[in-house]
Amino acid sequence: MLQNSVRHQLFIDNKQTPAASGESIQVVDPSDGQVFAQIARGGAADIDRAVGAARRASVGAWGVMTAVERGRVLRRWADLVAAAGDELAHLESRDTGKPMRQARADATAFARYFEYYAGAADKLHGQTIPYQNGYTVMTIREPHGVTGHIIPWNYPMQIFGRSVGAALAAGNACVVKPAEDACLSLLRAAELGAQAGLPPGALNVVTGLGPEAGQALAEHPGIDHISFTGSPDTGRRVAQAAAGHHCPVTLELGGKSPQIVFADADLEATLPVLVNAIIQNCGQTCSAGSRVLIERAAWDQVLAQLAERFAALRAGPASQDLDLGPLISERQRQRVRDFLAEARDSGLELAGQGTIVADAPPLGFYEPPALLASVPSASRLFQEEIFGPVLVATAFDDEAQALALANDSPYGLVAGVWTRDGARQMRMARGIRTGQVFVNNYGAGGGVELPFGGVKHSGYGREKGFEALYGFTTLKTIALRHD
Ligand code: TXE
Repeated sequence: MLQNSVRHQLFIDNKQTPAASGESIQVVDPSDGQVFAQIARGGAADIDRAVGAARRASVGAWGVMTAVERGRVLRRWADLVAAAGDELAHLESRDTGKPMRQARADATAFARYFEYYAGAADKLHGQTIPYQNGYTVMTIREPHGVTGHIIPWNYPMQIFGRSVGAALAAGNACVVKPAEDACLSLLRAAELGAQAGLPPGALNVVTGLGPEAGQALAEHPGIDHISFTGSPDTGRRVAQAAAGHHCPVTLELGGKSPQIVFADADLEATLPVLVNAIIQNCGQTCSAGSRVLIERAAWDQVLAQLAERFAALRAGPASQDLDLGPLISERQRQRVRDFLAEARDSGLELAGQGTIVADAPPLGFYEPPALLASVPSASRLFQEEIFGPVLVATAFDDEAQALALANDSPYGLVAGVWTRDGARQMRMARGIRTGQVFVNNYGAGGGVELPFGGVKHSGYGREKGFEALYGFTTLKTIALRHD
């Protein structure tokens, strides 16, 4: 079992193993800014070792295992993760600063991903195709082989669960590079995977820095598919590296998701969801509802009620389980502060703001949630992903303007539409250019069963749901002549 004080090692071939460099990276608790553990600084040599282990598994014990058996391994892993839910939640809460309530919800979703993909493993099949007389033509879904998974720090358990769960169910062997800021829950989960019956090499975790271990993974010619979640710039770098060996890539690159509130919406139901969608995980959610577009007829009422709710929000240490924890790092807090300074400099109205509790450790990375009003669409605050607890509000006059504002973004991940008008619900849902649209509800980070991914700068390919399994397989067509 992992202890917080130990130096955590890499996990290759079902064994803990040191990095070739012998170096380590400090792990900081965002709630108090103190170092509490070390992770191994893996690099190209370790990635090479992990890819070798995965390749042996993909043509060996894991590759020959029947789909139903693979599903059973995943199911046992789901049970072990569920049983260790509290331990995993504590690890991730300390590592990332997320309140325990959120960490527990993430641990539950983590187990649920394995449960979902366990059930799907033996239901992934091809088709037969009517062709010329004397032929039988069939398609078979085959695993890519060795898949690489580059995981961000905001939801390590959930993103590992959705990506590795689907890849393993489809029969791939995996090499995972977690974010340097958040590895601990995943190292523990890998141990549980071995306990559940994953053969050596089926799952390998190499911790390290993005430009070292991450880049080495994307470039490695032994990787047959890469799944990446993170920033658009790093995503581009990963795709370019993967293109060097014609390796397919799935990219999930975040968003600037609009929540569109019409005057006829049920505000009682709408308001708490609007607030939660931006403060959940301190705004560090790819699908955070970070722009609220409000029909002018309801502007005063909605803005006043949002401001009131923001004023009541409190940020503090993860262990206190408040509305918000700290941001992940000093760097991320500075990023948020830079955006807020720009808002001040350009005279934007701070319509509402929460507080940091008085006993929050002074070296923690706290930032109170902020509501900015009447933000013009040309502003960087309207256009760019802040990845912090900052909600920008903008008014619209009619449906056409609402749609134009919603689509006026380089991103296209998720949108929320709040209205009682059924025809308008559908017109908006069809008109918005995003990968997901929620009507009279909003799923920030949720929905194991729901295909998820973006258009435009939010990336391409789909994770979650059954759809993800198609991305983790390649389709072979077999034409058999028998006349
Ligand atoms: O992301 P990076 P960062 C966005 C969010 C945030 C910004 C910066 O707006 O403020 O990105 O965060 C690995 N080759 N999102 O710098 O760099 C890295 O080690 C291969 C949105 O943390 O994209 C980590 O494992 N890999 C997002 C992962 O990429 C590399 C979640 C993500 O880091 C690499 C996180 C390289 N050259 C940030 N460089 C979402 N979509 O939810 C870094 N990495």
